[in-house]
Amino acid sequence: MERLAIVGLPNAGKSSLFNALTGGSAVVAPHPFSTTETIVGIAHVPDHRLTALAEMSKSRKVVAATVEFTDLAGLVAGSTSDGLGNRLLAGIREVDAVCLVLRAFIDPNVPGGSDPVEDLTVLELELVLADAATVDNQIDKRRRAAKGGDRQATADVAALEAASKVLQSGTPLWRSGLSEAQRADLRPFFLLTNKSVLAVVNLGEDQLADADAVVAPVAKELGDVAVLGVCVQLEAEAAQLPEAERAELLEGLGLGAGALPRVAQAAYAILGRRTFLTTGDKESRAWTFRAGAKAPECAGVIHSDLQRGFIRAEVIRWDELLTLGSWQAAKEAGKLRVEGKDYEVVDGDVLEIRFNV
Ligand SMILES: Nc1nc2c(ncn2[C@@H]2O[C@H](COP(=O)(O)OP(=O)(O)OP(=O)(O)O)[C@@H](O)[C@H]2O)c(=O)[nH]1
Ligand SMILES: [Mg+2]
Repeated sequence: MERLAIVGLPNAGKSSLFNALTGGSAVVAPHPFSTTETIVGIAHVPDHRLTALAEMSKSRKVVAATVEFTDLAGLVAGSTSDGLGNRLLAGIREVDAVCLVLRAFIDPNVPGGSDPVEDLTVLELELVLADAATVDNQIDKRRRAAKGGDRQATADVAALEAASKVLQSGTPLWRSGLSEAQRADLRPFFLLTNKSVLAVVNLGEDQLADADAVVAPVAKELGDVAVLGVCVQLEAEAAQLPEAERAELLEGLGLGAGALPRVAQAAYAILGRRTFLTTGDKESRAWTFRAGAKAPECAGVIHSDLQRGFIRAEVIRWDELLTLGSWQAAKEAGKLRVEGKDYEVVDGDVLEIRFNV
């Protein structure tokens, strides 16, 4: 499963966010480095298409797509130079994407700053320095291989040189303007800033009223990167409550369904994942597949037997099915497409797999 690492300065609210998203019980404490061990948790990704289909089918069970988060120790300037720091960077290296937590809340009882742009600067610089060191190290190796006539190595050197230039100027690769192709060439080097990224600005309750003003400077810095303002502490408290009380609390504060659904959705989106759906009276479910996957591979996401014995898929877009009112109605109206092994599944398709093993 693909995974995001929660990265931020000590006391930024990383573990609080992790717990709120995953229902986890990571240690939360008002002193830095309360997290030392990496913890993994699973967050559900709310999907209005799934909700609507489950209602249509009167499904007894509804299963959302999921995304994994890891809670890590706080990152500080100079992290690359000590043991805890190196373990932390290794923890970031092995995930697919990064969720930055930038602190804006002010609380004299919780040491740390409250300027999210400053947090961003410190974090990015640390990650950039680590990447610059990796790139330096790799460039020499790949140059030697290129001299030996290795064509892949020649391409690697070009990609690494472009990365080096960006990193030397202090810019992380995620907002470097390097092309998709260049970033893909760099993937084998597991650079920390060559991942997808999203940022959560951790707001105090008193900042909710002018959240936009607090978030805007961060958004300006980060350009195309998704930036979400979240009062993490409040959301974490709400997440502990039974559903009805939670809704009441969040709506009472004018927060709608709260910010956690948006964080999970943004995380899912930056991982580049796609969703197909299945629906029936027993269960409606959102399944995750990679862009470009064909019908048998998607069938295999449900069960390996369905891939092995794949015959065909019956397919309809979720909104078309919803308009028709039921799978049976869609069938009678002749609206179910019959697709074979070469069909590339599209985000939002509802599938029924015919198979024989
Ligand atoms: N006032 C206020 N306190 C918060 C907020 N979010 C988190 N905190 C508090 O800040 C402290 C640190 O929160 P954690 O979630 O442990 O932070 P962390 O980033 O995991 O910290 P380390 O693991 O030590 O790096 C805790 O006492 C939280 O209750 C917030 O929005 N407002
Ligand atoms: Mg923590």
